[in-house]
Amino acid sequence: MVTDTHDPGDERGRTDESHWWRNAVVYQIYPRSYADTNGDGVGDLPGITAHLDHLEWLGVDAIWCSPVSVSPNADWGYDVADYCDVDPALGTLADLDAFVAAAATRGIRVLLDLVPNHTSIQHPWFVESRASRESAKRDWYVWADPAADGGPPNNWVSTFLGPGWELDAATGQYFLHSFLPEQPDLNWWNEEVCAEFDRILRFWFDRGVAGFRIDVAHMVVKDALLRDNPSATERDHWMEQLRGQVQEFNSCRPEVHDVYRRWRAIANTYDPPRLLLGETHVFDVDALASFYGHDDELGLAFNFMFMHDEFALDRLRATVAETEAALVADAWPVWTMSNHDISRFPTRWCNGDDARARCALVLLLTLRGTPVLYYGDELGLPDTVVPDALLRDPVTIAYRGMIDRDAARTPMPWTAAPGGGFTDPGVDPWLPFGDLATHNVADQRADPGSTLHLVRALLALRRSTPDLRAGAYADLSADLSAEADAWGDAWGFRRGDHVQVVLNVGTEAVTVPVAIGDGVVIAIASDRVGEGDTVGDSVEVEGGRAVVLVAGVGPAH
Ligand code: TEU
Ligand code: CA
Repeated sequence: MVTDTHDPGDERGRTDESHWWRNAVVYQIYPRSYADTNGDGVGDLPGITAHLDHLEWLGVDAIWCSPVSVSPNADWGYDVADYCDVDPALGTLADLDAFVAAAATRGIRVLLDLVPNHTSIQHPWFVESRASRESAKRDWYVWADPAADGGPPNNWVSTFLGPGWELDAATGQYFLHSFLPEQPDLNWWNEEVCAEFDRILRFWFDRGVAGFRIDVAHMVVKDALLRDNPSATERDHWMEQLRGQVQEFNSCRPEVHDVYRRWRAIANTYDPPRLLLGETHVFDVDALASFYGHDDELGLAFNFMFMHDEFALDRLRATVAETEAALVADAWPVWTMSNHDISRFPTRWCNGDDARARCALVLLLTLRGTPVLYYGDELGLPDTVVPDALLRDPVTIAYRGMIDRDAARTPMPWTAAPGGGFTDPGVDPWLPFGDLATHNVADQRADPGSTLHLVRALLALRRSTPDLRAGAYADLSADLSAEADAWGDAWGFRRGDHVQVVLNVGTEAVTVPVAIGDGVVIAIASDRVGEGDTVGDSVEVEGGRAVVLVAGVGPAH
């Protein structure tokens, strides 16, 4: 959807078609929950195609689809049984081609979700691999002899907690599964595995797929010696403390960068180049930065430090500052607040407060970098409380109360009518609806003051304002220490020379300096009040509001 692709650029790197993702807004769709066109209560690819008008109207540039591959659904598509075909519950390869083509006519690119770290236990590759120690595909997976005491080969545990190894009694060896036992890890030391994924990349790139979100991108290569991980300490991330170990030898290995240099070389042979967007589930900013290489590895790497922060401005400002400092030339930040693995941000960060959710959306869509919206974010959609009896996610079931992924995976609310516009009235959706009356597309589309219209206006402002796409980020509330107390619970930052953003998540109004010259107007306000008003050398922002100021527009200019 990007109309004006000319950007002043930024000392941080090119933003033209060779790096189109730096100009883009990405929108994640969980296919099972977007729209059902055949009345089985499960979203499908024709359902996404049928709602492209919504995404074109909204103004997104690319869609990341969670897996559509053939899967027994032990982990709802993240256990793949065929990388080059579509799961019948979601449609056919022809449906996917139709979706990609229909999106392209709207200027929207499609990314698929690639799961290279592991396959389904039912993938023919694994069936062959486990058949015998002499199988031609034995070494496609991570097999190891029992330890001297007969137990697992080392101390690695599953990311989902519990053991990381499963004994295959028939062949007397353990196989590694970094996630569920139904998800055996592939062996990325094996050149045949590497060559097979080169083929898989080309299979989809040749069909016009614009790139991949790469599942568990930081873990695909493991230490060849299978060394024990060190214990976690109270200084480590809570997830590592929960697992009792730091994933030193089964994540972020030096050789993982060979994989992405190899894939980027393939991606760059296409015009435009294909995007590699990594799920780099790391909590160290230098580790995150390393996945960009020298603009020869991932094009974008998800920032989970931001996502797992609480919505406290000092925390978020610090994470943004650290990221801006670490992602130097040729690395480009990506920001997101929600996905299919975590509570939705309006609940997790904003406790269901719509005004705070709108402030968070202003932040997401005005930081320097590529924003990724999760389906429903455009409505400020909160979590859905899913009763135990209706849970579908094995991780949510196993760790109820600690991890709740189903709450963020419920059907997209298109209308308030029975079936929610997601499926036929009277059909039970695969996960229950939330409160259709309080958040749905139709009602918000009809209300110019809705969150949906706010998001659309922000995306339009990004498209029309080069400084919002590529302008440098400068934190004002830290710089203007003379007025530091003026900032209170507000965060102010400049983008380039012509844009200033002020968020006030406190309760008291603040009056802060305007730092972008004259002729300044309020281009967007989170509550839409005062838009178009000119401002002088200071601006008052009430608590629970955010404003985007643009210079060189108002009468003073
Ligand atoms: O997630 C990897 C991952 O680390 C997260 O699963 C997270 O640690 C977990 O959800 C607990 O919060 C990717 C996919 O996004 C996830 O849906 C899959 O279940 C997982 O990989 C295995 O493929
Ligand atoms: Ca369906």
